Amino acid sequence: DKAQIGVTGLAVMGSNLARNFARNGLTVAVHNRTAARTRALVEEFGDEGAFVPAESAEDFVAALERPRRLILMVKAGEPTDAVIREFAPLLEPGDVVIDGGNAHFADTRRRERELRELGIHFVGTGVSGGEEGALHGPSIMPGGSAEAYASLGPLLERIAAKAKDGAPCVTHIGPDGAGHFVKMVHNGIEYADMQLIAEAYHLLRSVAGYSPEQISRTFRSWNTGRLDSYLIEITAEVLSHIDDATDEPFVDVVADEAEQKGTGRWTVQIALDLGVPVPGIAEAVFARSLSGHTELRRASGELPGPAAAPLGEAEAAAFADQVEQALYASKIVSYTQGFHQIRVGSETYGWGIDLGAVAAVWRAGCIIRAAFLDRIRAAYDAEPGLVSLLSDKGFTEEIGAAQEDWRAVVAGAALRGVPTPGFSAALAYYDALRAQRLPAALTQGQRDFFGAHSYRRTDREGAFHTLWGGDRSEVRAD
Ligand code: NBP
Repeated sequence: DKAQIGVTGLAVMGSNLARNFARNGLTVAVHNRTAARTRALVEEFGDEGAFVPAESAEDFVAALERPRRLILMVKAGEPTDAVIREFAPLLEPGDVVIDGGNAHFADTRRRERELRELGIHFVGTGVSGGEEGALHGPSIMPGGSAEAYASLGPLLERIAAKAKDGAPCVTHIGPDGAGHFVKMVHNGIEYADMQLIAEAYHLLRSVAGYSPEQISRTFRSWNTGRLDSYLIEITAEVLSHIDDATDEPFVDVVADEAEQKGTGRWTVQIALDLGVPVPGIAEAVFARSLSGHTELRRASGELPGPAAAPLGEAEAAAFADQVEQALYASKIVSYTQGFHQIRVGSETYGWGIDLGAVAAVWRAGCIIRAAFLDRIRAAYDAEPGLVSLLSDKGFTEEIGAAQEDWRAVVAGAALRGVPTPGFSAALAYYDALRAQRLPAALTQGQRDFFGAHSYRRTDREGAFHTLWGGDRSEVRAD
């Protein structure tokens, strides 16, 4: 029997995806550049389902039923191009090549265009959930032609994570790079979520004077409410872990220099290119970067800070409640920014992305899975053209109820010298959106003064310039 799907690239992600397909009753052709990996997979897990091992690219392609569906799970970047170059001559029009790696969406657009010329469908697919997700059910974000999705979708639905209502966490995101773009923004939001949680921890530790174990319990209780999410859950686990070697809290023996692989950085780079303000995501990327500049931190150790004692017990408990409000409000703001970026990306590239459907596929399987995503989906389902998530009536009310505590936390953090770039940037974004007038009018005046860049007026149409170096009369500039 021919295989319904093939996976090439059998490192951890590819192996787990192949096993997931096989466990769900599909016949899976498996292939890897180094054939030892293919043999190892079949030897170790062959009894989980129907695998067709192939040692050469030709055998792999021949093992697949037509139209062929083959998933590339190789290292992103040049290796992906190398594998496409290897397979393209062996394929026929109508075949579907799926890239499940973490590709940059611009590369996906190029590859889709190149393969389309050969009549081959290219489906750049975001896959989230890490190793565990790949095996037990990831959140899947495929981009590409509707025709390709018609043939591929039912197979992906079998292996995808299932939301609480039973819906598979996969949907056709849109043409060419749409899937990888949405996966990129998912990762940007993930960075922001993690940074906000880290700031909440920092405040509970430094201002409330809580121990890691107490903070772990606080997060566990938050996880039973509106903050219910995978990241809050694992945070509680990490905080309660005790290091074997030292018997100290694990969090106290880990070097405080955060690393990154790059998808969060891409989110911010692309946001700058598209002119979309995502300060919450940007602060999260910069916070990781700053933590790694140990030379900068060492050189700044003598900078003076405020003198403040930790809070008393009753005050600490009240403060912890305020931090929960600040965390939730800031989280709404980061999702507002991420969804704004997807909306603008979709408009720029003509992808027609359904934002409610994106929220729905993030409900299970992926790193940012959270109860909260049901709310976002409902907001976009009720009003698909929603300009800003914050203007959804439910979110407006919730953030309104949180805003005083949120301000108290940001102000308290500043007074006590605890950095909260995520909470602070989120609050500044919120207040900027609320403001009747922004000081951008003054910025325009400065630009016109030194560069004759012109400005628009509130009372008349057109572009104007003031003769700053002359008699300061106003002239038309259009
Ligand atoms: P890696 O990213 O470590 O890639 C290893 C695989 O790429 C091996 O199968 C290797 O073959 C193959 N490969 C390389 Br490297 N160069 C090749 C070439 N020129 N031709 C053919 N094959 C080549 O594997 P991974 O960690 O399983 O990740 C796979 C993809 O999934 C990556 O794009 C990664 O970014 C993404 N990823 C996603 C998540 C997630 O949560 N979504 C997590 C981890 C990774 P070999 O065995 O012959 O060396």
